[in-house]
Amino acid sequence: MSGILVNAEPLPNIPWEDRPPGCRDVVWRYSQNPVIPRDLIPSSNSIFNSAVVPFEGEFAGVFRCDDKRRAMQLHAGRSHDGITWEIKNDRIQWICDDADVGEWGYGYDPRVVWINDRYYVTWCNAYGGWPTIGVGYTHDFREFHQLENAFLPFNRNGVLFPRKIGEKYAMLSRPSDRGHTPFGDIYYSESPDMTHWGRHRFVMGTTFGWQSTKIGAGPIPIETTQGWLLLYHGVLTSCNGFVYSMGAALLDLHQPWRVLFRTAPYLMSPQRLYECVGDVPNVVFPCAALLDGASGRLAIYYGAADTVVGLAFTYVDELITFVKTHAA
Ligand code: BMA
Repeated sequence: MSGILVNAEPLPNIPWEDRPPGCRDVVWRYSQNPVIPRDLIPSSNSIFNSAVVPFEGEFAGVFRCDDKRRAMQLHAGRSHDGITWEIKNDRIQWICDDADVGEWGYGYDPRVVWINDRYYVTWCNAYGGWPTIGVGYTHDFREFHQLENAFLPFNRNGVLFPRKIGEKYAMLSRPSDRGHTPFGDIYYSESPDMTHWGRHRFVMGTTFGWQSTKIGAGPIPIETTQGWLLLYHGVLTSCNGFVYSMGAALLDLHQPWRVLFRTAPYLMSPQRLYECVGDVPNVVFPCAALLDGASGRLAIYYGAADTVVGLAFTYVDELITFVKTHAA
């Protein structure tokens, strides 16, 4: 195992491509991007901001598929190699004990994480029409169970930690408003049972430039000897609208609301055509990452221009050095 990682399984078959010759960036894109086209399934207008995990020696995930009515839906998918995906044409039908909570409105920007004995899913969920953090789980990516929403509206970007911290489940989230939210900071909350969330703590807010309007947690945090490595998105308001870029931070292992380092420069901003042109131009929005614990290779899945899914790569050790040496 890479010396810096904690609790990381070897995952030699993750998608990977070496840094291209001449590239000086700490994170580089897959040459065959986008990996998921907008029309992979007949029902989709677009497929982006999606979450993948290792599953039965291969890969599975929950995908944001906006349908051709432009309703935001969650679909399950499987892949042998993490690159070529089979996504169900029909949305996930959540099984829920409570009719109010389970009444489906919309779902978007899912995250998936293995904790103890199952895969938990969090997403931006409509409760009475307003966005909050939905929580559910699956064992097999066929049957999905929905639990209580984590918070009152309005909230987005609910991201679970991959293990309990101080004997509590832990989640990052981004309180928001009813619309496109011109503000937003990352908070930490904990729960004894995945139902009741409290002890909310401020983690970090906006700073400058690419992360001056709002920020939100991205993929599941990665445990390292140097702290929790968090990839996140940051938003700048340009005269042409929002611009979504990706950065990283290191959070204290025991008190993750304490920020040790965060990047001043972005790791990746919308620059390729498929990131700059689409249903919402100028968006890179990371929601998942696959880690090979043996080598420290990291494959990051991100939504591009709210239309397709792209892949980018880095080494965790190099990324941590970058975060420490380019701190805000
Ligand atoms: C955010 C979310 C994301 C989306 C982004 C850019 O508020 O809705 O799903 O990628 O805006 O449109």
